[in-house]
Amino acid sequence: AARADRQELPPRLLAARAAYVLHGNDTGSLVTAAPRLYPHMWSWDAAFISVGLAHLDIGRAVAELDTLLAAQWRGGMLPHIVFTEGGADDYFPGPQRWGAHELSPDAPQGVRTSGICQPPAHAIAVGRLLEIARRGGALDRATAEDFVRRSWPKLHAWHRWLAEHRDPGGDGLLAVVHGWESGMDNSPRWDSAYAGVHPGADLPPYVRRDLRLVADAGMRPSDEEYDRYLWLVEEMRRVGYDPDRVVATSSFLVGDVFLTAIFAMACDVLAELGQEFGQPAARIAELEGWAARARSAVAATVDPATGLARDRDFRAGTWSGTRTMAGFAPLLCGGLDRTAERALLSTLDGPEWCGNPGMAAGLVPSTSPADEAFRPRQYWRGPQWPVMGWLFGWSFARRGWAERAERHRAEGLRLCSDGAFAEYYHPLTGEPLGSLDQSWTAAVVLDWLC
Ligand code: 9WN
Repeated sequence: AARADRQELPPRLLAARAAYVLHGNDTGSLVTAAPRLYPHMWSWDAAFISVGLAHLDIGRAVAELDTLLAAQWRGGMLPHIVFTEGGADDYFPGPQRWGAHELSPDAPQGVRTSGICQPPAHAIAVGRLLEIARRGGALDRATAEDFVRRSWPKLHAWHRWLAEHRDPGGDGLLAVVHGWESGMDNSPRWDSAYAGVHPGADLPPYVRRDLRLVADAGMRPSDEEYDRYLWLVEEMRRVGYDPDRVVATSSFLVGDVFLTAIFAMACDVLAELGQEFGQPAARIAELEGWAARARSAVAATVDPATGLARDRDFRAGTWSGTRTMAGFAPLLCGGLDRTAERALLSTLDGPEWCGNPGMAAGLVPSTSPADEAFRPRQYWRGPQWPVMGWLFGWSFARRGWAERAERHRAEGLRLCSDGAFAEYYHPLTGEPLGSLDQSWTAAVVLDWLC
């Protein structure tokens, strides 16, 4: 049960607060991921944020994704950060440290970005945005439908970039070259791969900004982790962010099972939108092919001993063994046989996960409380992330599991009913952690409530 000293806002007030947070973080052309810790646009945040914005103003939701798409790289990559004008020094690493525009001919003109990507949740957001718009008036519908037509080729190019440049094993398991690309930066999923990253003595010095902006530095990754994060950036700079040279040279190359599951679902949604909006049959067929490959690649990672999906360290040739939420990737995109799927669902409901009797809300924690890597206050090492609860619920609804989807919504709202819109929550006490007024948390709460 939730802690007795937590305040619980009634739904209407909670929705009003969520709208206020999105409005407060809006610079006009983009909603920053969070007010102080993340004063720029993040790629997958923008996807979830646009779903929240769609409940307030379809035009504004579309503008959010247009801002991101305007920063698309020449080859199709959507960059993980789009920097706000002038805000060069308020986040580290900022545009100078990335040097993407100085070093790569593929970087977009007129806007500064990082040089890596994040999970492709965008088509999922576009599909949801269209659904929401269709509940509204003719103008909302027309705005959303026009956007689907305009954005479809760009999203297709983004998916093609992933399929062409990030499938080093050739079997559909998409790889990340940095933990930041997974969006789950310091998850224990990456610990063994990061152990193989050795920062050179020539790593240029730097000063972190994040530690000053959270109540407790222990909620954030360690300095040793940051050295490795920055070393990988250094490696990419040295090959000018050329996508294939990055994959060939990065000392971190891991098949990310969760990102691959998101890709499979996003390809499905984009293919369906393509059918409806008369896009070229050959391109739709490509998307269907990528979805099928990704789905079977996800299923093929399953550990026979635990039933959980695993990441693949391409450099070391090993599987990751920790119990993180990524283990449930096959439940999101499908692909398992019935027996394996049933078993994985009961693991999800069991005491090591959502059914843990000590948890304040039954949302999937980032790391299992039963795993030795579990740290309940530290970022992706234990806390519950409301936005991930939304993604699980959305996927479950799509798979036809309405009751499970509804349970995720109810538990997500329970966690977020304090109105803090925290980046993540302590799974055992429900304490808000990380940044407060985090945009994607506000966005998913709005979608849950409206
Ligand atoms: C690095 C913005 C982003 C999220 C990620 C989350 C965190 C950045 C950071 O914040 O990452 O990209 O500085 O820690 O891990 O998922 O997109 O909210």
